[in-house]
Amino acid sequence: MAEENKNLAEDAEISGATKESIEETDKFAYSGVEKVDDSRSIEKADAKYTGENIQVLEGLEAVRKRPGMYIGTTASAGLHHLVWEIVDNAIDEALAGYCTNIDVIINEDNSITVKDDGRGIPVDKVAKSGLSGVETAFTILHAGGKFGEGGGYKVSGGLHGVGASVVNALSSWCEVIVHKDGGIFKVRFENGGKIVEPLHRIGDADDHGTTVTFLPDPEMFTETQVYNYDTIKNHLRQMAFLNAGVKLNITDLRPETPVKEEFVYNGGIKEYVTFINTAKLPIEPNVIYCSGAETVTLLDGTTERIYAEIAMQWTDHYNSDGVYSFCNNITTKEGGTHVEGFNLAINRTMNDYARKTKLIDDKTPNFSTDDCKEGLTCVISVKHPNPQYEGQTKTKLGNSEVRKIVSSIVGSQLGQFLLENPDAGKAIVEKIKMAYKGRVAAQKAREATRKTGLEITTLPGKLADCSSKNPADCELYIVEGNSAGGSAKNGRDRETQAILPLRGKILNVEKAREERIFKNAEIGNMITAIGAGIRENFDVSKIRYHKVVIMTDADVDGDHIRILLLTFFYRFMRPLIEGGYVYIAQPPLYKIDYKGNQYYAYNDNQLEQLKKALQLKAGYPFQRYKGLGEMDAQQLWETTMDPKARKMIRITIDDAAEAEKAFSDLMGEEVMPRKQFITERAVFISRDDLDI
Ligand code: 0RA
Repeated sequence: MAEENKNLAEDAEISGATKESIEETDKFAYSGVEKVDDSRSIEKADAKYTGENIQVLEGLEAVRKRPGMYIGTTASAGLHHLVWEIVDNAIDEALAGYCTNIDVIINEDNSITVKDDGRGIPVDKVAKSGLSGVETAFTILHAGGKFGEGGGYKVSGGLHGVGASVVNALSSWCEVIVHKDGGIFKVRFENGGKIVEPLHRIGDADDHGTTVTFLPDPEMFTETQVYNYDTIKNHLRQMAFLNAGVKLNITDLRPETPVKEEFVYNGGIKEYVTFINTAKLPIEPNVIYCSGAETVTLLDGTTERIYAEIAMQWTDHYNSDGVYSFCNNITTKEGGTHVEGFNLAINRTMNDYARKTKLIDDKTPNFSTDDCKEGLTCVISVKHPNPQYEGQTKTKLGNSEVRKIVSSIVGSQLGQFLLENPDAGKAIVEKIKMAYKGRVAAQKAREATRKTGLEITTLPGKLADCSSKNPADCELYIVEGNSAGGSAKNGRDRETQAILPLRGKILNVEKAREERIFKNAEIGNMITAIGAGIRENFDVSKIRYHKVVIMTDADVDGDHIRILLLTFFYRFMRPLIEGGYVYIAQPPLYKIDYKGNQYYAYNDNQLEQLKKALQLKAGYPFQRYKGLGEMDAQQLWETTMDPKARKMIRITIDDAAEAEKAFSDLMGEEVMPRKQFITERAVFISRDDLDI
């Protein structure tokens, strides 16, 4: 995981570095879109294929040689990235005002169809490439830019926006069908973008739109070629939130009964905030919405129009990191100038308001920005024609003009809202006051601890540590219950595996204030065992184990403890999850004794297969494990802990807003969403089954 992150970061840098050439290519390819009649352009293109194709294929060949440079990784995330690319194009058409419906279909063979009802990708000839617009877009690297002048607002960029040609290059086959100007046109590519059926007219149409179908090439995506329904669904839902009014539909044709869901939010990011806050208790019912646009004139006299919108709502939670920021529909994980502008505005506006209304007295010092953000859920979305990205993973927005734009929009519109809604204003200030008091109290407590030397430095007595001191080799098993803890201690590899047994349930950190959390012994044990601090002081480079494995029973209680632990890691040691250091052990559910051998099954499906393979008669007895404690040390080692035989799930976070919602759903006030999760299992984490 860490390795993959590193590659991503490197690749992001490379794709940033080629930014200039992207723009150059755009101009080059589309400086003069020559209008010719369709039949002629197709003939001409035909004649030109031999010459032009060589150059084209060299470009696509480069993508196949270093796919990571274009899509980050060829693992599952890269496979899905192909879909995002094609969907992005359709969303651009929607943002330009020509498309309202986008269908994404996972076909039975794991190919993907993206269908939109936009104007249709141009089918006439592009002078410079000698190919039709569609063929150009799908074969010339970085040609996905603006088609002609005034083609609408084009926002794709950053890590996305590498375009249709990259998808084509990485596909076994790809077909595009365009309905436009009364006709239906088709082109087909095979083997990484080779045109096998040049664009030709196949019929008449009275509608318009583009349908792209592609099958990712298994030679490129060696790890997996199977699309994850939830991953695509979550992405489409996020796109629907970020682009108010655009309807995105997903259909999965793989199951016996196809699955279909639709996402359209006329309230856009306002509804996104409500969605994230589903299980949280708002301080007051309003979601505050601010928006605006500004035209910036650049040194060369050209103008850029920048849009910003912000939606926010305070809840009774204690975290101050509920800000989700986007530029051009892409998450800006590291924040950037839009978030800075927001921080400035919220600090100034809330302090000014609290003073003007005398809700705080003159002696009280100013609230900090974190005070103002405690319990706040906020979505910031900007659309920028020329975004610049910085930071380690190139996910930090760098355009400095954005800071001012966001801060003035939020400053004036949030200020206005507070004046018009004094009850809401009072409730928000009370919440911020509490945050301020909590911060001061926590600081005092921390100082007192330091003075009395009560800081815990010795390892917890319950921890059976491993003998290796090299964190990369070390694993910490957090085990439910003392009896299973005993088996794990006896069965483990003492060199590399440490065991920390937990007594019963740990505290729900989602609902407890800081003081209580720190008094909790189980939590204290985990913090000292892992040895890297917590929250803003958590230093992932200090972790004592590179695998932290949660091992609980396969029952409802085990599920609950696992979720409590994940919530704790998510809130207090998030980089531990983000770095891919957290795992869930997979103990077997069944054991069959047959002719002196033991056979284990990890799910119902495996059990059935096993019965078949062993040709067991119906009714042959098997053991169903109710808990880890039923296994002796040897069995636990063989089935669950032996690195050569075990299967574990690595926890990752795909989408921060989704994860936030999942955790608060699970742990928050409302019981329903939690029940649902426990029975259905989550979507916020991609559950990579790994043989580790
Ligand atoms: C620019 C101009 C025109 C269509 C598109 C872009 C377009 C691109 C994509 C990508 C996916 N779906 C799309 N739909 C449309 C057409 C300009 C015209 O003919 O008036």
